[in-house]
Amino acid sequence: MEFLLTDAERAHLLPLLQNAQWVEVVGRDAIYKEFLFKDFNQAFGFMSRVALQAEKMDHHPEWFNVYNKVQITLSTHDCGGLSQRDITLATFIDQASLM
Ligand code: HBI
Repeated sequence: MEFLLTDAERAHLLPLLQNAQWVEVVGRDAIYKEFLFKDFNQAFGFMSRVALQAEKMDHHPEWFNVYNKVQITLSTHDCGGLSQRDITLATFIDQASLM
């Protein structure tokens, strides 16, 4: 069972993600980021890397892709908000977007 991030964890972790252009979703305990790639091929390669990691973590993004744009929202369904898994996946996603 994943636990919601505590206020203390959020105070420490969310600014780090905000520095990486993640934003808090209004009205929902979730974070959002938009990625732009050279073309669809690059975007889909990114999505493939994230998909494999999501399976490995058993933690999946909510995402939308059109051509070279990928919009990602992270939240943990099991606890109805942000958990450490979202932080871990966001960190991986940022690294995967640089490859
Ligand atoms: N992905 N984002 C997210 N949140 C979850 O709670 C979640 C998931 N992927 C798989 C998963 N939970 C399973 O562990 C449960 O649905 C059984």
